[in-house]
Amino acid sequence: MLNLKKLTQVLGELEEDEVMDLLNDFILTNPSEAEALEAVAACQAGMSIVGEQFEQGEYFVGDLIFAGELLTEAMIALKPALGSNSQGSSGKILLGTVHGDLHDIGKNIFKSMSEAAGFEVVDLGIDVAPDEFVVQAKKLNPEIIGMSGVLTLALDAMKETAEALKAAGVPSKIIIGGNPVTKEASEFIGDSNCKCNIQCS
Ligand code: B12
Repeated sequence: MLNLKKLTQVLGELEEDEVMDLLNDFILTNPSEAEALEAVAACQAGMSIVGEQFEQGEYFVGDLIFAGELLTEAMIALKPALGSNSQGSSGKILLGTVHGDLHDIGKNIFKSMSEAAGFEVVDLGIDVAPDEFVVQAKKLNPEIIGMSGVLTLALDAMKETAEALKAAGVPSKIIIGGNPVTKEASEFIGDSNCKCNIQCS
């Protein structure tokens, strides 16, 4: 059985070999999707430790970059347990990290989870301008538009993007996610359809 606390700890300590050994052994046990999601949450808790260490001046930007690469590697290892056979059958999601924000680890996790749930996901990448969301939404006509952002400043970009989509008459449901996304943030962004972060912090 995967030791989730240990996984969080070694990810927070950026011990790449230990993280990957734990995950590779775990995948060999053919875990269920629910167990794999627990592993994702444990990795995410490890990233919170990295963030705290950065705030306290113990880690530097280079450590953040390394943490990002490590989490991406961890998610690739977990992907087989998060997979799905029914891709696209639940609908289409247009996804991107909003303008000014270059963080994409959370977005990529959300993408993997959505694909596992049977959605087709069109990923616009990072630093996506409001106009680009509008152009692609008109072209692809997705049921859902997902905006991701981790910086506090991303909330302004989400608001701007939601307003641009509304002004252009795009009918898709908008969902938002990322660390600064709270119920209050959803209200600030101004769309009662906005759902808070899947962790609902
Ligand atoms: C890794 C990291 C980086 C990496 C990013 C690598 C990458 N490819 O993404 C790098 C090194 C590039 C980076 C850069 C910077 N970073 Co940084 N970074 C982090 C760190 C450590 C982890 C972020 C992360 O990936 N978390 C893990 C993921 C899984 O969590 P998540 O994004 O919240 O996603 C989950 C949910 O929110 C949700 N979700 C996410 N998106 C979506 C979308 C939808 C639609 C839904 C429904 C759900 C959903 O699902 C995910 C899974 O549960 C955080 C610290 C922290 N504790 O968060 C700082 C942090 C976000 N960074 C910070 C800062 C300051 C910066 C820099 C300005 C540093 C600098 N001086 O240059 C730059 C900014 C560059 C820019 N313009 O964006 C600050 C932000 C402060 C703030 N309040 O705005 C933080 C909080 C660190 C800190 N404590 O100071 N960073």
